[in-house]
Amino acid sequence: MTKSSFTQNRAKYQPKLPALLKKAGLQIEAKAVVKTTKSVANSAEIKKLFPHIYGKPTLTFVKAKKASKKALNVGVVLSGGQAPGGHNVVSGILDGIKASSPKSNLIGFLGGPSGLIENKFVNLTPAFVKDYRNTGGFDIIGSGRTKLETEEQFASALSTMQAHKLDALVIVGGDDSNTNACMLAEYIAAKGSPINVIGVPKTIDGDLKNSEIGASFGFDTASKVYSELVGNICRDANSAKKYWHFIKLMGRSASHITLEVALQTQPNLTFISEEIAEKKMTLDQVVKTITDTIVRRSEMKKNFGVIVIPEGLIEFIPEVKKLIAELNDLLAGKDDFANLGMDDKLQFVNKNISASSAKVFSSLPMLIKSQLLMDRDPHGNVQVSRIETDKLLIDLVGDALRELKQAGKYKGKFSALSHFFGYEGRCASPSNFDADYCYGLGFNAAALVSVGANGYMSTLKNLAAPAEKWVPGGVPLTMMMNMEHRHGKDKPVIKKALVDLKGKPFKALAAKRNEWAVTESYQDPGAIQYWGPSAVCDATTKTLALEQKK
Ligand code: FBP
Repeated sequence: MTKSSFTQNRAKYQPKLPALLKKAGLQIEAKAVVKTTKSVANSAEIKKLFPHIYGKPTLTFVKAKKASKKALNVGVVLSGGQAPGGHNVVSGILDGIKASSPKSNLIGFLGGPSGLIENKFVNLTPAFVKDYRNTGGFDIIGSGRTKLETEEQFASALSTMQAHKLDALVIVGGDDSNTNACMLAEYIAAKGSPINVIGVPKTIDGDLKNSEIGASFGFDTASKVYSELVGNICRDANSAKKYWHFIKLMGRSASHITLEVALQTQPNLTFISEEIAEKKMTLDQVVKTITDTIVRRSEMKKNFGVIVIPEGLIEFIPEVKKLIAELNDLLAGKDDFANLGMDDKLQFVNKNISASSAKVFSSLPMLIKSQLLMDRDPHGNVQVSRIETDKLLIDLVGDALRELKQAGKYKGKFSALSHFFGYEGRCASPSNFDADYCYGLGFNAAALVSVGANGYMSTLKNLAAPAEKWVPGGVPLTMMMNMEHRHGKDKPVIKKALVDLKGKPFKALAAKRNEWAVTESYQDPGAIQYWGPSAVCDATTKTLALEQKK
């Protein structure tokens, strides 16, 4: 990519490191915090599946008594969906290993885990990395969603790492990619190889977090981009006063992005998938919630409004969830299904799913049916970003309002527009938070490599405080694992963090949403600021601030 004057100036930003890493560089020693750990669930099964890396201590660092100048050979893979800050993880690793010894080397595997299997790589020298500092995107080495599963894949990955004489591999990814990291760490340890595998928590979805990980990188920037866009739409809605805007926001399963954007912009209606699942709401009830608000506002002569909808909503409606689970099991391994014509596909599905799911399936418009039958990703996930839930809801709400009008219960005018904000935010230039966090996570990953940690995730704790006060360390990947049903089988995977309905961010929304439904309490957070007062430029998300508030 060519350099805009923005990227040239932004390249000069020096990310802030936690005080210990800034002062000591890689002259550090590991210190156990909790001596033995357990997986978050299914501990007996996880222990059996990961005998060589299970139960390790959580780690932090202290300044080393004796200086070491070890040259480190490290490989890096960017995996899964793009997230702002990936390039800073790479620059953090590079600066970290170079701080240990100028003879250290970093190589980047191209196109995600497949680059590792096929040994496609590039040398990430300081000159090469220079132009990518503080930029968005993963274009430095690309990304991919290959799932590491077979013995041949693991064997090829190990032989690539051995050929490059790597001390360690850093896998930057979300829950599925870090599941890959955990499997690979176990495989390598079982083979008696000293190569270490370190994970870095990435995903705009914000669902890779737990007691040890405050946030996944990219969530801060992406949700700020969407908040700016939704804030602009709120202002447009309130200016024109003639449209209902249905806005679908990215986030495959969890609704963290939608919740954060709602707290930032205060729209009229916000759906949180986790609440829909807990209340066991049907699709009809979701539609009724929307029509009730539209009717109420029309009685106040307000035929306009803004509704935010999480990308994964459809998967959380219990009847649709059951349907999708049946479809996933039915279609697992049926590679020839994609070649069938639509009529044959429908016939096959209707014949092989339960009567209740067949009823739900037949009630959906053809567009949604065909979107539900599209290929799963390599990890078995439905590609919800391609399901047009926003348009489905507009259709169903339009039908319901027509019926209400005929019955004399609605006199308003319904003119709706749909939007989907997802890809717009994934490669944005990282906010100061993400620029600092990612650089720190990368530098900290190098620190974990230098102490010989295997099967760990790079962590920085205390994220609501200024970057200097973040606490570097590592958490065993097995600690985050549980068993889940994927591709028709129970498999070990990293547990996703869904929105906690008892948590402070959701409660903050719940306390205000009735008021926001009938007023125009819209808030316009504006664009991400890269230069200016720290209170604006370094501000984190409302989610993190509320979650970490003592
Ligand atoms: P990761 O979990 O890999 O970070 O990906 C997140 C995400 O952006 C989801 O929000 C979205 O549903 C999905 O990726 C889209 O995937 P793709 O890039 O394959 O279209």
